[in-house]
Amino acid sequence: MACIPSKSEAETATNGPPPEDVSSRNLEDLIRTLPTREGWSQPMVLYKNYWCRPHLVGKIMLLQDTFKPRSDDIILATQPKCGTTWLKALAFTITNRSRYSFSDHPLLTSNPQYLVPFIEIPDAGRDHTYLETLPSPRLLSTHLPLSMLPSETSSTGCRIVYLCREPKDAFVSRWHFENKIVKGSSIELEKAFDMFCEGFSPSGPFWDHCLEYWKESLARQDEVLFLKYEEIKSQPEQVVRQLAKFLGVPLTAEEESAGVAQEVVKLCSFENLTSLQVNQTGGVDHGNKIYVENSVFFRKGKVGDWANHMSEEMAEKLDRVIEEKLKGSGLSF
Ligand code: PAP
Repeated sequence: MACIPSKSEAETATNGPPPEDVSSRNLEDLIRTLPTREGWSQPMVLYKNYWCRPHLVGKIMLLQDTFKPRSDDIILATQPKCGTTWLKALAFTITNRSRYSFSDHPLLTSNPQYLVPFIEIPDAGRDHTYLETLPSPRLLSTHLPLSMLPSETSSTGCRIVYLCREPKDAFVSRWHFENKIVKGSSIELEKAFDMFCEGFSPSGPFWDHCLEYWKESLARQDEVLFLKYEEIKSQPEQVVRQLAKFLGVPLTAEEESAGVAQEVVKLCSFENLTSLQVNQTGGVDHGNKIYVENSVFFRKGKVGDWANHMSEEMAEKLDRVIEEKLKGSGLSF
């Protein structure tokens, strides 16, 4: 733990500077005023009430200034480790199914993560202007909470698909990922668990992130679809149909009889994607000691793996925290 600023500094910092200050203010100075905490593989800062790695702050601010949502944009929103890779594969396949055949498909040669760019980190080496060069309709993704998306995202009516995951599984996946991608990182499970329960995790607090999108999905049902990883696991074909309909490209009767929903599920399955060479080799250097291998997005792909890592007491504790935080929202896991 380090660098706790004075109350007024912290208030300005956690809410971010007013927009007019963004270009004039030195980013490094701003980051120095943010509450900072150590414990994960790298120190994190509290920016607009969410924890993130410091280098992301500038990218988020840039996004506010440069990202121009379009009414036909589709944004796939997730917290890390909640099934982003899977959702990207599914949404990409569904929305591009008239362009690509299943036997000669981009997913056979590209990691799903790189077929759908993150708006806050478009791709290693690319900057935000790249997003403006993409033709409509754009398929985009983000790990940002709803409150950090540019406000026009709501007013333009672009569609958002939010995918969340049972928190114990999301935590275990995060812990494995963290120790894998950052060189030299070896965080004890118990320590990571305590931090997660306190709301201190990358993109956390976990529950606030879910709740923001949950509430928006209730208020704007035609524009925000809220999904759970576990429901894709249990009824993948149903979710494919639901997604296709929500994204404005429902499956036709001919596609139903040709088994398109089943083909999409098979192409995007954990088993198929992990069998492909592109997802077994290579990776991207993100700097800051972070090297992301293509294979790191695939570990077990199971529901309930938390039981192989967490004690009953830990599980009960996190269940209690989540229940308390989600109380009255109608959202549960
Ligand atoms: P990100 O946060 O870095 O974007 P994300 O895809 O959200 O990664 O999370 C990875 C998790 O999704 C892994 O879960 P696990 O650690 O519990 O195994 C990964 O295995 C799982 N995953 C990736 N692709 C699939 C898939 N096609 N089907 C099911 N689960 C998948």
